[in-house]
Amino acid sequence: MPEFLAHAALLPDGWASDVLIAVDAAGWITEVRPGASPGMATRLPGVVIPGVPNLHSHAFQRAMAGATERRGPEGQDSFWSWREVMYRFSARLGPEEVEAVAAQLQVELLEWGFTSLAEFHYLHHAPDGTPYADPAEMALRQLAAARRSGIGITLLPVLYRHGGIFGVPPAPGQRRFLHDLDGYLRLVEACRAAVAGDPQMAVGVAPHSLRAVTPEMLAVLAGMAGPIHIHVAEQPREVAECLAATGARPVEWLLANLPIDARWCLVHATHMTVAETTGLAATGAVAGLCPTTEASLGDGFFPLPAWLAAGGRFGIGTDSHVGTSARDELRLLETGQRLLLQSRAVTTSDAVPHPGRRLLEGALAGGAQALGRRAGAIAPGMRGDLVELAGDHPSLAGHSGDTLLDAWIFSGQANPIRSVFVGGRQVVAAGRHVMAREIGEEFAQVMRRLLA
Ligand code: NGQ
Ligand code: ZN
Repeated sequence: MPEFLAHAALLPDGWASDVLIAVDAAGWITEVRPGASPGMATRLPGVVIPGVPNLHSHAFQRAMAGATERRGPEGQDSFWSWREVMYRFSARLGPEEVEAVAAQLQVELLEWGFTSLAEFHYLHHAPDGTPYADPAEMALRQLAAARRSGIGITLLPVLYRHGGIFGVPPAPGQRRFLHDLDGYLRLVEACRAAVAGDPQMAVGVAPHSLRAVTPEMLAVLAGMAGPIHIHVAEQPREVAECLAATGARPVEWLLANLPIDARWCLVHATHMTVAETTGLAATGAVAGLCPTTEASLGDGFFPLPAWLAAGGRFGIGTDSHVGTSARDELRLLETGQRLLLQSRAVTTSDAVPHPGRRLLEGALAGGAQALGRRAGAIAPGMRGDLVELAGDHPSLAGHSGDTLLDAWIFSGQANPIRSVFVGGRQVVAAGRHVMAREIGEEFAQVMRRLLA
């Protein structure tokens, strides 16, 4: 049964020193005691914070990060031309490639402070759309990668049926993603069976977007055990198509037609009116914000100040994985708003005047809620997901408490994360994932094949 003694740690009611953290064999925190003496505990001489849940990932897209930066045929590139490139690229990936890419991604996420991941998984079938011999093969590869990397995972098998709102036929590039409702429900069952009894893993459901399912399908999924994730209102074109088809904007339609509540995570939710923003915030649903991907794809700015003023919950995800760092997502979430509003320290309140603390605590609570994982706080009953920042790292030296979080999030390019534990098990030591080398070599081989 691992025991740690943190020199300093961020607890639910604030900073504490010499904190004993005991974790049981199943990975749950059993005791947290500040002012403890070391005894036999493993010493963590740095500053320990809860590991950050990553609430949105398409793992396979890690293999195309950096490979889509090109002017498109229409003169300018866009989200929609990027999507065509993504479809073509995804056709090259089979089960082995998907597992190797996912494992490398998870290694990077762990090294940069994420300890759990919501995998929004829709690359289900062979390139021509035929199911694999085991229709759950690709989903099981995500779990296999997570078992190797040690990251906690909430697998979200995605229901994808159509190519536009509501019931537009799918395009050929979408063949690999498609299910009918029965096939989808069988996949969810298979995923649930595969994670049963494993406290590191959970399964939720995910209608891909209003563009990919029907209202009837949404009603069925809304009645299932959560979490429930859906992409929504990421691009103005989706808003326009939804208005044309239904007379309502996407978030407006969801609020009017489904029992949106705290089980839901609405990914992006970029384009909302004030009424949609306050209406959605009041449901307790989490806004799944993916700042580096949203910047990369030219999505626009999430209405963060209005969302926070309405008591809205948020978490962060790395989505297409052009970034893989919790620090960078939090940094851009705040600095993007600064560019937009010509202001500073946007994500703050009278009670929490430091943006680093407000951003981190928001992403911990919202991320844990969106993953359905008892995590995101160093407290008994939570997962033993811990990140140790090296207090003597040049980007943190001399800082402590909330200003240390600000220094971590808002300054420097190097990575001051020294060690990472998931469910009490060490996965990063001296800044490196314990399997970085072998997983990295396999990934490099796959990438040479893919990009050849
Ligand atoms: C996806 N990704 O499913 O991978 C989406 C693009 C779509 C992001 N939105 C495709 N970042 O929304 O149709
Ligand atoms: Zn996405």
